[in-house]
Amino acid sequence: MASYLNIISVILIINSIGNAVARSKNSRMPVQPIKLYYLPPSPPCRAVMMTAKVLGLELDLVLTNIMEGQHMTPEYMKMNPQHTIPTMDDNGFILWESRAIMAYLVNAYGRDDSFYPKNPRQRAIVDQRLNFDIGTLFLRYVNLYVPVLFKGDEMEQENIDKMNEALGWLNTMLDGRAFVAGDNLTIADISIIVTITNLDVFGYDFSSYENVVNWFARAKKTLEPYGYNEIDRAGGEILNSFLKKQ
Ligand SMILES: N[C@@H](CCC(=O)N[C@@H](CS)C(=O)NCC(=O)O)C(=O)O
Repeated sequence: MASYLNIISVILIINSIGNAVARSKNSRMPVQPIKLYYLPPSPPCRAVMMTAKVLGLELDLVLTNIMEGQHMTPEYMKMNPQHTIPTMDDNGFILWESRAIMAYLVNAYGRDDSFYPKNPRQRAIVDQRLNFDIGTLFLRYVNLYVPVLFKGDEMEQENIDKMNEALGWLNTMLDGRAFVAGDNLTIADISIIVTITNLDVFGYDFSSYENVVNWFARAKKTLEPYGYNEIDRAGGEILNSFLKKQ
Protein backbone atom coordinates (compact mmCIF):
# COMPACT_ATOMS: atom_id res chain seq x y z
CA MET A 1 0.00 0.00 0.00
CA ALA A 2 2.82 2.37 1.01
CA SER A 3 4.76 1.75 -2.22
CA TYR A 4 1.54 2.19 -4.26
CA LEU A 5 1.05 5.63 -2.63
CA ASN A 6 4.71 6.45 -3.31
CA ILE A 7 4.27 5.67 -7.01
CA ILE A 8 1.12 7.84 -7.14
CA SER A 9 2.90 10.75 -5.45
CA VAL A 10 5.90 10.43 -7.83
CA ILE A 11 3.47 10.49 -10.80
CA LEU A 12 1.73 13.56 -9.35
CA ILE A 13 5.06 15.38 -8.81
CA ILE A 14 6.25 14.58 -12.38
CA ASN A 15 2.87 15.73 -13.69
CA SER A 16 2.97 19.01 -11.81
CA ILE A 17 6.55 19.72 -13.00
CA GLY A 18 5.35 19.01 -16.54
CA ASN A 19 2.42 21.39 -16.13
CA ALA A 20 4.65 24.14 -14.73
CA VAL A 21 7.05 23.79 -17.67
CA ALA A 22 4.13 23.83 -20.14
CA ARG A 23 2.66 26.92 -18.42
CA SER A 24 5.88 28.88 -18.44
CA LYS A 25 6.48 28.00 -22.09
CA ASN A 26 3.09 29.15 -23.27
CA SER A 27 1.90 31.87 -20.94
CA ARG A 28 4.64 34.56 -21.19
CA MET A 29 2.63 36.81 -18.93
CA PRO A 30 4.09 39.22 -16.39
CA VAL A 31 4.28 38.07 -12.77
CA GLN A 32 2.06 41.03 -11.88
CA PRO A 33 0.52 43.85 -13.97
CA ILE A 34 3.25 46.07 -15.39
CA LYS A 35 3.24 49.59 -13.92
CA LEU A 36 3.25 52.45 -16.39
CA TYR A 37 3.77 56.02 -15.22
CA TYR A 38 1.84 58.05 -17.76
CA LEU A 39 -0.36 61.00 -18.68
CA PRO A 40 -3.18 60.51 -21.25
CA PRO A 41 -2.18 63.20 -23.82
CA SER A 42 1.52 62.26 -23.84
CA PRO A 43 2.33 60.87 -27.31
CA PRO A 44 4.99 58.33 -26.20
CA CYS A 45 2.68 57.10 -23.40
CA ARG A 46 -0.09 56.54 -25.95
CA ALA A 47 2.24 54.42 -28.11
CA VAL A 48 3.20 52.19 -25.17
CA MET A 49 -0.42 51.82 -24.06
CA MET A 50 -1.55 50.69 -27.53
CA THR A 51 1.38 48.26 -27.73
CA ALA A 52 0.31 46.70 -24.42
CA LYS A 53 -3.25 46.31 -25.77
CA VAL A 54 -2.02 44.71 -28.99
CA LEU A 55 -0.09 42.20 -26.85
CA GLY A 56 -3.05 41.61 -24.51
CA LEU A 57 -1.12 42.91 -21.50
CA GLU A 58 -2.84 44.50 -18.55
CA LEU A 59 -1.14 47.69 -17.34
CA ASP A 60 -1.26 49.17 -13.87
CA LEU A 61 -1.52 52.82 -14.97
CA VAL A 62 -0.03 55.37 -12.58
CA LEU A 63 -1.20 58.87 -13.45
CA THR A 64 1.83 61.18 -13.38
CA ASN A 65 0.89 64.78 -13.98
CA ILE A 66 4.02 66.44 -15.35
CA MET A 67 2.16 69.79 -15.37
CA GLU A 68 2.03 69.53 -11.58
CA GLY A 69 5.63 68.33 -11.23
CA GLN A 70 4.76 64.77 -10.24
CA HIS A 71 7.75 63.61 -12.32
CA MET A 72 10.19 65.77 -10.35
CA THR A 73 9.77 64.14 -6.92
CA PRO A 74 12.82 62.45 -5.34
CA GLU A 75 11.05 59.05 -5.60
CA TYR A 76 10.33 59.49 -9.31
CA MET A 77 13.83 60.80 -10.08
CA LYS A 78 15.36 57.86 -8.19
CA MET A 79 13.47 55.56 -10.57
CA ASN A 80 14.09 57.65 -13.71
CA PRO A 81 16.73 60.39 -13.30
CA GLN A 82 15.69 61.73 -16.71
CA HIS A 83 12.20 62.35 -15.22
CA THR A 84 10.29 61.46 -18.38
CA ILE A 85 7.01 59.68 -18.95
CA PRO A 86 6.38 56.96 -19.94
CA THR A 87 8.37 54.96 -17.40
CA MET A 88 7.73 51.25 -16.98
CA ASP A 89 8.20 49.10 -13.88
CA ASP A 90 7.92 45.39 -14.67
CA ASN A 91 8.27 43.72 -11.29
CA GLY A 92 11.28 45.91 -10.42
CA PHE A 93 12.70 46.17 -13.94
CA ILE A 94 12.60 49.89 -14.73
CA LEU A 95 12.71 51.21 -18.30
CA TRP A 96 12.00 54.52 -20.00
CA GLU A 97 12.05 55.68 -23.66
CA SER A 98 8.79 54.59 -25.27
CA ARG A 99 10.35 52.78 -28.22
CA ALA A 100 12.63 50.75 -25.95
CA ILE A 101 9.62 49.89 -23.78
CA MET A 102 7.59 48.77 -26.81
CA ALA A 103 10.44 46.55 -28.06
CA TYR A 104 10.88 45.07 -24.58
CA LEU A 105 7.19 44.25 -24.25
CA VAL A 106 7.16 42.38 -27.56
CA ASN A 107 10.44 40.58 -26.77
CA ALA A 108 9.30 39.60 -23.29
CA TYR A 109 5.61 38.91 -23.79
CA GLY A 110 4.76 38.71 -27.51
CA ARG A 111 3.16 35.41 -28.54
CA ASP A 112 5.33 35.66 -31.66
CA ASP A 113 7.76 38.20 -33.08
CA SER A 114 5.42 39.72 -35.70
CA PHE A 115 5.26 43.15 -34.02
CA TYR A 116 9.09 43.28 -33.74
CA PRO A 117 10.62 40.62 -36.01
CA LYS A 118 13.69 38.65 -34.91
CA ASN A 119 14.94 38.35 -38.50
CA PRO A 120 17.92 40.78 -38.57
CA ARG A 121 16.98 42.55 -41.81
CA GLN A 122 13.28 42.84 -40.97
CA ARG A 123 14.13 44.10 -37.48
CA ALA A 124 16.60 46.59 -38.98
CA ILE A 125 13.81 48.11 -41.08
CA VAL A 126 11.58 48.43 -37.99
CA ASP A 127 14.49 50.00 -36.08
CA GLN A 128 15.19 52.40 -38.95
CA ARG A 129 11.54 53.55 -38.89
CA LEU A 130 11.60 53.91 -35.08
CA ASN A 131 14.80 55.97 -35.29
CA PHE A 132 13.35 58.01 -38.15
CA ASP A 133 10.38 58.79 -35.92
CA ILE A 134 12.31 59.83 -32.81
CA GLY A 135 15.05 61.69 -34.67
CA THR A 136 13.18 63.21 -37.60
CA LEU A 137 9.40 62.88 -37.92
CA PHE A 138 8.36 63.35 -34.28
CA LEU A 139 11.23 65.80 -33.70
CA ARG A 140 10.06 68.00 -36.58
CA TYR A 141 6.47 67.79 -35.29
CA VAL A 142 7.75 68.94 -31.87
CA ASN A 143 9.75 71.80 -33.39
CA LEU A 144 6.70 72.87 -35.38
CA TYR A 145 4.03 72.63 -32.69
CA VAL A 146 5.64 73.11 -29.28
CA PRO A 147 6.03 76.91 -29.77
CA VAL A 148 2.38 77.00 -30.91
CA LEU A 149 1.13 74.77 -28.07
CA PHE A 150 2.98 76.29 -25.17
CA LYS A 151 3.85 79.85 -26.28
CA GLY A 152 0.93 80.68 -28.56
CA ASP A 153 3.34 81.45 -31.44
CA GLU A 154 2.40 81.18 -35.12
CA MET A 155 3.80 78.20 -37.04
CA GLU A 156 7.08 79.08 -38.74
CA GLN A 157 7.36 78.44 -42.50
CA GLU A 158 10.81 76.89 -42.07
CA ASN A 159 9.36 74.35 -39.60
CA ILE A 160 6.42 73.63 -41.93
CA ASP A 161 8.89 72.94 -44.76
CA LYS A 162 10.87 70.57 -42.53
CA MET A 163 7.67 68.77 -41.47
CA ASN A 164 6.64 68.36 -45.10
CA GLU A 165 10.07 67.06 -46.04
CA ALA A 166 9.78 64.37 -43.34
CA LEU A 167 6.24 63.49 -44.48
CA GLY A 168 7.61 63.12 -48.03
CA TRP A 169 10.24 60.68 -46.75
CA LEU A 170 7.60 58.68 -44.89
CA ASN A 171 5.50 58.66 -48.07
CA THR A 172 8.43 57.16 -50.02
CA MET A 173 9.11 54.56 -47.30
CA LEU A 174 5.50 53.42 -47.71
CA ASP A 175 5.86 52.81 -51.46
CA GLY A 176 4.64 49.24 -52.10
CA ARG A 177 4.14 48.55 -48.39
CA ALA A 178 0.89 48.18 -46.45
CA PHE A 179 2.57 49.13 -43.17
CA VAL A 180 5.62 51.24 -42.46
CA ALA A 181 8.05 48.31 -42.23
CA GLY A 182 6.37 45.72 -44.43
CA ASP A 183 3.15 43.74 -44.83
CA ASN A 184 1.99 43.76 -41.24
CA LEU A 185 1.68 46.09 -38.28
CA THR A 186 4.80 46.51 -36.13
CA ILE A 187 5.76 48.75 -33.23
CA ALA A 188 7.08 51.22 -35.84
CA ASP A 189 3.49 51.80 -37.04
CA ILE A 190 2.37 52.36 -33.44
CA SER A 191 5.16 54.86 -32.82
CA ILE A 192 4.54 56.75 -36.06
CA ILE A 193 0.73 56.75 -35.92
CA VAL A 194 0.85 58.81 -32.73
CA THR A 195 2.79 61.54 -34.54
CA ILE A 196 0.39 61.47 -37.51
CA THR A 197 -2.68 61.42 -35.23
CA ASN A 198 -1.51 64.65 -33.61
CA LEU A 199 -1.02 66.29 -37.01
CA ASP A 200 -4.47 65.09 -38.09
CA VAL A 201 -6.24 66.24 -34.93
CA PHE A 202 -4.51 69.64 -35.16
CA GLY A 203 -5.80 69.98 -38.74
CA TYR A 204 -2.38 69.83 -40.43
CA ASP A 205 -2.84 69.22 -44.16
CA PHE A 206 -0.95 66.10 -45.25
CA SER A 207 -3.48 65.10 -47.94
CA SER A 208 -0.90 65.35 -50.74
CA TYR A 209 1.08 62.44 -49.25
CA GLU A 210 -1.10 59.71 -50.70
CA ASN A 211 0.75 56.71 -49.24
CA VAL A 212 0.65 58.33 -45.80
CA VAL A 213 -3.09 59.00 -46.09
CA ASN A 214 -3.82 55.39 -47.16
CA TRP A 215 -1.52 53.91 -44.52
CA PHE A 216 -3.06 56.12 -41.81
CA ALA A 217 -6.57 54.82 -42.66
CA ARG A 218 -5.30 51.22 -42.67
CA ALA A 219 -3.30 51.52 -39.45
CA LYS A 220 -6.18 53.29 -37.63
CA LYS A 221 -8.55 50.47 -38.60
CA THR A 222 -6.02 47.84 -37.50
CA LEU A 223 -5.54 49.56 -34.15
CA GLU A 224 -9.21 50.31 -33.48
CA PRO A 225 -9.72 47.10 -31.46
CA TYR A 226 -6.62 48.05 -29.44
CA GLY A 227 -7.69 51.44 -28.17
CA TYR A 228 -6.90 53.68 -31.14
CA ASN A 229 -9.85 55.98 -30.43
CA GLU A 230 -9.84 55.77 -26.64
CA ILE A 231 -6.07 56.12 -26.21
CA ASP A 232 -4.50 57.79 -29.24
CA ARG A 233 -7.28 59.94 -30.66
CA ALA A 234 -8.54 60.96 -27.22
CA GLY A 235 -4.99 61.93 -26.16
CA GLY A 236 -4.53 63.98 -29.32
CA GLU A 237 -7.84 65.77 -28.64
CA ILE A 238 -6.59 66.78 -25.20
CA LEU A 239 -3.46 68.29 -26.79
CA ASN A 240 -5.68 70.01 -29.35
CA SER A 241 -7.65 71.65 -26.54
CA PHE A 242 -4.36 73.21 -25.33
CA LEU A 243 -3.83 74.49 -28.87
CA LYS A 244 -7.26 76.08 -29.03
CA LYS A 245 -6.64 78.03 -25.83
CA GLN A 246 -3.99 80.12 -27.59
N1 LIG B 1 11.83 60.02 -26.21
C1 LIG B 1 11.05 59.92 -25.01
C2 LIG B 1 10.32 61.23 -24.75
C3 LIG B 1 9.72 61.26 -23.38
C4 LIG B 1 9.22 62.66 -23.05
O1 LIG B 1 9.91 63.66 -23.34
N2 LIG B 1 8.06 62.73 -22.42
C5 LIG B 1 7.55 64.01 -21.99
C6 LIG B 1 6.02 64.00 -21.97
S1 LIG B 1 5.35 63.66 -23.56
C7 LIG B 1 8.04 64.28 -20.58
O2 LIG B 1 8.20 63.40 -19.82
N3 LIG B 1 8.30 65.56 -20.27
C8 LIG B 1 8.72 65.93 -18.96
C9 LIG B 1 10.19 66.06 -18.79
O3 LIG B 1 10.94 65.74 -19.75
O4 LIG B 1 10.63 66.48 -17.73
C10 LIG B 1 10.06 58.74 -25.15
O5 LIG B 1 9.72 58.41 -26.29
O6 LIG B 1 9.67 58.15 -24.13
